[in-house]
Order: sequence, then structure tokens, then C-alpha cells
Amino acid sequence: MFDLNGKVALVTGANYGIGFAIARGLAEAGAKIVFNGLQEEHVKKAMEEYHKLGIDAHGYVCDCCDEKAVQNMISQIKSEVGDIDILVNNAGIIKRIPMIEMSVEEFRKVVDVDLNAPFIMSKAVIPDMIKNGGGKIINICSMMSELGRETVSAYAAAKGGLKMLTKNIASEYGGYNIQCNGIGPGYIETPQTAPLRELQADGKPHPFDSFIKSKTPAGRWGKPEDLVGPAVFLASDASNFVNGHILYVDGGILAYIGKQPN
Ligand code: NAP
Ligand code: GCO
Repeated sequence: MFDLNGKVALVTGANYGIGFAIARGLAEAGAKIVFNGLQEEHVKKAMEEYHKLGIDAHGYVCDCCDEKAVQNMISQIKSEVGDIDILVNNAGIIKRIPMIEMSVEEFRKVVDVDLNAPFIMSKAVIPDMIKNGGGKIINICSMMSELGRETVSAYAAAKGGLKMLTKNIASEYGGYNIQCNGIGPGYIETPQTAPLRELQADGKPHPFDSFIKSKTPAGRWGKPEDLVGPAVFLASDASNFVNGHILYVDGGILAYIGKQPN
């Protein structure tokens, strides 16, 4: 029931990081992989990495926020690879700025990539999923779909909205055998979180690095590979009666008040 052979999976923003790990895992479960990114040189490098792994991935340069470009990419994928059975809305950005110092343009940009783009991508693939008797949509949410913290107001608002968009797609299209669920990663070691893990000038760990380890029962940051099993589960027949669910893969952060003082 975890076999994805014969399925076409589109993972957005899969040049590296979480998207690359999920795409690799879906490929290892049998799916044919299609992915996109923003920067051509990143897409080209990712193609080389996928091919080194023996994965015949098809990469496209496409801004997920541009509905016309997305429609053109989906048409190209349909003619070059096939209809999309699995969509992973992974592409995302964050801007860490105190809210009252953030410009409305900066706020809008984060919401555009992290919330409007998953709407655009899902709207583009659902008609074919309906025609083909069903499909799987996996939205990459966040701890910030549930919790806030200083400097990430736009990101938390977008990821909170993405949680509800996930539930609404599940509600509106579940009758067509489309399952739409979310994965809520904890703190994962990727380029996006690298600034939070940089060693200090004195060689000491970044305070945020120590903070996250104290808030995580697992006592460590997650790795992109920690998300692969949950993604294969939600992309496969094993989850055909799971819909509108956000699966948190966070090492237990959401369950834990944090390490008590000695
Ligand atoms: P990342 O390392 O910053 O990678 C982001 C990817 O998204 C890149 O491949 C980038 O493409 C692509 N991208 C950005 N904007 C795009 C756009 N408009 N259209 C198409 N592609 C776009 O991020 P990550 O840490 O792997 O995170 C991936 C997802 O997981 C994001 O949604 C993030 O919010 C979420 N998440 C991350 C963590 C974490 O701790 N890392 C935790 C929870 C959730 P280019 O390379 O071409 O720029
Ligand atoms: C931050 C981090 C987080 C992670 C992730 C946590 O600045 O707090 O970037 O937002 O990216 O979303 O689940």
C-alpha cells in the first residue's frame, strides 16, 4: 500500500532541502518525479543530483506565485511526463523581521509564496485529479501553523492559513477521492534555518540552536530525511482515509513544555 509505481509526483521547490529529500523518497517508493524551482542554476544542479541518485527527475524553472507560468508548466508536464497524481506544495520562504519593522511588501511576499502559491498549484492540478478518479495533495505546513514567535509574523500567518487551506481542500474535494493533508515539520537542518544554527564568533553554539534542542524531546534538529516516511505515507494508498490532517513531524516539540531547570 506504500507503493507509488505508476504515479507522477510534482514536488515544488525541490532543488535542495526538504523538497529534495521528499522527492527522493517518493522516487524510491516508485513515483516518477517532477519538480520546480525559481533559479535556473539551482534547478540544473538539482537535476544533476537526482540523476547521480539514479532518479530520472524532470525539472522546471517556474515561480509558483505566477498562475500563468504554473498553468504552462502543468501543461508541459502533462505532455512530457503525464498527469500529476501527487502534488507536494513544498516551495516556501521566510523573512525574519519584527512585525512593526516589516514592510507590507515583505509581508505580502511571504504570504504570496507560502499561501497563495499552494492555492495556485492545487487549483491547477485538481481538475485532472477529478478526471482521473482521485489524487494526493500534501502541503508543507510548519510549527508556525500552530505557534508564533518573534520576527516570523508573515510566515506564521501564511502557514496558519495553509493549515486551513489544507482542511478546506480536503472538505471540498474529498468526494472526488482527493486526499489533502499537511506535514508540519519541526526545526529541520536546511539552508532556510542555517542562520539559526550558525556558530557564534566565540565558537559557541547559536542561542537558538540550544533553545530548539531544549524544546525538542528528541534533543536534536530534524533532518530532511525525517520527513520522507510521513510523505510516502500521505502520498500512498496507505492514507486513503486520512484527509484534512496535519501530521507534525517535530521530534515532540508541540507536546513538550521544554526542558525543566536542573
Ligand atoms: P529552503 O531550503 O529555503 O528551500 C526552498 C526551496 O523553495 C528552494 O528550492 C527554492 O528554489 C524554492 N522556492 C522558493 N520560492 C519559490 C517560488 N516562488 N517558486 C518556486 N520555488 C520556490 O527551504 P526548506 O527549509 O527546505 O523548506 C521547504 C518547505 O518546508 C518550506 O515551505 C518551509 O516553509 C517548510 N518548513 C521548513 C522547516 C525547516 O525547519 N527548514 C520547518 C517547517 C516547514 P530556488 O533554489 O530556485 O530558490
Ligand atoms: C524560524 C524557523 C521556523 C522553521 C519551521 C518550524 O525562524 O522559526 O525558520 O519557522 O522554518 O517553520 O516549523
